[in-house]
Amino acid sequence: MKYFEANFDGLVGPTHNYAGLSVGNVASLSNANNTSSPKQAAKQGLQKMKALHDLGLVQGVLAPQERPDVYTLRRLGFTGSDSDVIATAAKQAPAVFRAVCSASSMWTANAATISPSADSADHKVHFTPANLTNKFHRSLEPQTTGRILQAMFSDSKHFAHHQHLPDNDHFGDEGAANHTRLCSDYGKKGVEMFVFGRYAFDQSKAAPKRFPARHTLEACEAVARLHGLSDEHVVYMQQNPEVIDQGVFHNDVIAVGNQNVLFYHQQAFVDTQSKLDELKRKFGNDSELFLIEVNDNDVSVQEAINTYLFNTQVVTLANGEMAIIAPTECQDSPTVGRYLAELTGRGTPIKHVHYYDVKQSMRNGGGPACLRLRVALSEQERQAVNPNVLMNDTLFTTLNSWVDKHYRDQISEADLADPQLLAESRAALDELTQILALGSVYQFQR
Ligand code: SUG
Repeated sequence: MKYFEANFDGLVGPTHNYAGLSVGNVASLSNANNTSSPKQAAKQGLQKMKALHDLGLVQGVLAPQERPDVYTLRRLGFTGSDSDVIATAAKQAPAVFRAVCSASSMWTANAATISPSADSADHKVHFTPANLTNKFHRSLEPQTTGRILQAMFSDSKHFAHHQHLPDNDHFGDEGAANHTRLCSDYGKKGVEMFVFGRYAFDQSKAAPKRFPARHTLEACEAVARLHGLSDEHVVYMQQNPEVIDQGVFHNDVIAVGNQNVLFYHQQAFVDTQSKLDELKRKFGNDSELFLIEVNDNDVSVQEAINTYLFNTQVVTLANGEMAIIAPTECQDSPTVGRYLAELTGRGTPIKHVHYYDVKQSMRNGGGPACLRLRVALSEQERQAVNPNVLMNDTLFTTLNSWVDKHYRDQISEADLADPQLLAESRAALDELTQILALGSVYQFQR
């Protein structure tokens, strides 16, 4: 049976804006209040999806969420018509209002953690939406994410869906951004590497001092249990608190893996050597494991954060060679551009680099890898996926026209309070659920 990895990218939502909501995410704070372009953002994302499809990969689309989230504003005591709720909240609680307008569900690496059927005890593909408790604007995502994932992967013969973990910082879960699966082949049992920022129930352990550690060990352990993973195929690694304090708010800002390759910065983890030894032992001898460590002399942590060198996608092409999908910021940096060019000639499986412009997302701290959720599937499982969410030439054209029809060219902070923006977003999402055949996944449709 043929197995492969599919990428499901977040379609950028109609309210994409820069609100400076993510403390610890340097780009989000430094671009606060800049004018955004939802139309350009959505098109940059679609372009990357189409490019990966054209490279021969299976590429899917994950729908955005309804914003402003007036249901949350109502829970917070704002009343009247939807327009009243928006107007009053924007005036009386502008910071809360900005948070409920965020299009942050576009970063689908944070949508959920997925374990493929080769790893789980019941041989199903398991999905657990991330609770994203650490940031208020992101904590509004998991319920709708769960509904969208169920509408895409609905066949219970192949797919098992779990509720997101309890909404509390002790179980802070940021999903696949802190999860990497290494394997000799997508269909073989792999090692699932769960990366956490802190121990929730043991305050004596090291933790960052300046910026929050969003993800806990206890959340990782819960997801591994829910997915029926065996201890012999799981490794828990702690992120180096010092790099979190420099702005590495998710592990995918400092490490990325694919099949038998782990590409990471020397400062990424705590206890690096013993953890990598555990990883090697659990990975086994089926194929060579390539541990590509980037040291400070080659690329500093700061340069990695500025360029998103590790927020790249390492993908396996049809001929078995791997390619790195990188943001143009990497190409623009002489150090990182040179590093990547050299990497392709070093005898590792990585042979190609492709650059894409995802600047609208980068300005909020989201690179190519943040925009995608990986799901390793067998051919049989792929056939059970809702076919309308899979990218092809027709869907690419349809979604570009849909963006042209519904999205604004620009959004500034003041535009968020325009009640018309909610009406436009609902009209867009209503049409999208038909294009993607998702059913009534949004609250306004229920
Ligand atoms: O959670 N930014 C997102 C970026 C997520 C990137 N994802 C991964 N690394 N996988 C976040 O910090 C900023 C929104 C704003 O400031 O308007 C934001 O939510």
